[in-house]
Amino acid sequence: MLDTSDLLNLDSLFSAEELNLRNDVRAFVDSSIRPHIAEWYENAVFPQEIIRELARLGLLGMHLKGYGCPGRSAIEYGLAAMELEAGDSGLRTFVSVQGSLAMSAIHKHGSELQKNRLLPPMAAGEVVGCFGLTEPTAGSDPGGMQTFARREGDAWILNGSKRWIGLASIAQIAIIWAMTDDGVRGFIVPTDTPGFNATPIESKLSMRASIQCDIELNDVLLPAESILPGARGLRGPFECLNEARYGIIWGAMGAARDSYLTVLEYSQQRLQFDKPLASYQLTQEKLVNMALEINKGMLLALQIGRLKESGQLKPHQISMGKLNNCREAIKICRDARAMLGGNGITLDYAPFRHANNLESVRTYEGTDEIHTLILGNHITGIPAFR
Ligand code: TGC
Repeated sequence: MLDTSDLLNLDSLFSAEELNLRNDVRAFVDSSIRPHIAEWYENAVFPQEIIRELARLGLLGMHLKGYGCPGRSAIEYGLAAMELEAGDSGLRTFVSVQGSLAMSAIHKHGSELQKNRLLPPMAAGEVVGCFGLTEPTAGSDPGGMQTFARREGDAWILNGSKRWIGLASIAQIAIIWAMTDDGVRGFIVPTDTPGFNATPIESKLSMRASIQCDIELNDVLLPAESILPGARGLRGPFECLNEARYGIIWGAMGAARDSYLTVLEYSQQRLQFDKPLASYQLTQEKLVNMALEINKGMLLALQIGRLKESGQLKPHQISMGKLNNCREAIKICRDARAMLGGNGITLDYAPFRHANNLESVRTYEGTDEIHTLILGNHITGIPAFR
């Protein structure tokens, strides 16, 4: 099928190396994700066997340098996120939680010992990590966390609970953010430590090919060297969220593009009243609006990526990208679902699955409302969070 999602020859804005990486990930998604994703989604299965394949492709901690990490560019990281999310948001989420959250926390804030010990096996997919910030009663306002780490001699003792934590039930280590007498600090918690329990959240209508958990921490005893020495205050986790939010800016456009291409092909083949759906003006208007938003979203992602590569990227710019691209992507996927008619409500077609997944994507790593207020604060100088 002709790919008319690139109306502006955006491909000409990428280097050969960037396009090669994108094409490799696209081929992987076509061969290893597309044939199985409907079944995984229906049966709520996260296919753990793909972890090593993602590692072999160099996608785990891909934008991190040193310590066995691939050291790819911000644009390459974005393109990989986009291709993975064209397959399924849940599988892109695996790469984000492992690389952008858990590995980034260690890379940014860990000691040399922690980095040397954990980052190489995490890049190889031998050790899976998760990132525990959100709590049952502290989502948009992580400063309201109840989890507390108490210092006792040479040890730390953690008590509390976390919610919506990706991968926690299959992870070997958890980055747990906790309040201390000295403000918010981060801890590396081996998940087999007594008192650590992760339970997958079931009955999800979104992100079904992915794992999100509740975590309970009951008198979890850790040695002093478990703390991340470089993270003090909420800035520590927020710097990691920036990385994951950046990947979402690109990823959401992958789900949107996949929905657009699905419905474009369908509308060219499906006949109603003796003509292809694509020959009707109302259908063409919807297709054009989708293509416009995909091209605008790609330009936004690319500019934000170039700012990241030159070290100039600011948090409000990440909010602009996440807010816009999630908002537009979910509209595109929902419109595509409607254009598929009754067929669109089955797992035979991707748009409804993508739209459902994007309900999570627009919610985690900062809701639409939070990113609106971060931008409102930037524009007016007045924080309206409280
Ligand atoms: P505020 O007082 O504004 O800031 C505290 C400190 O953090 C700094 N900061 C940032 N630094 C880097 N990047 C950012 N994006 C930053 N945002 C804030 C800030 O400068 C300050 O530093 P310092 O040195 O002066 O102390 O804190 P606030 O809480 O009042 O901020 C308000 C707000 C709304 C921006 C913030 O709370 C926010 O972003 N809320 C949304 C939280 C969120 O995205 N939660 C979702 C987490 S996802 C999750 O936990 C599950 S992991 C995913 C998975 O497992 O699948």
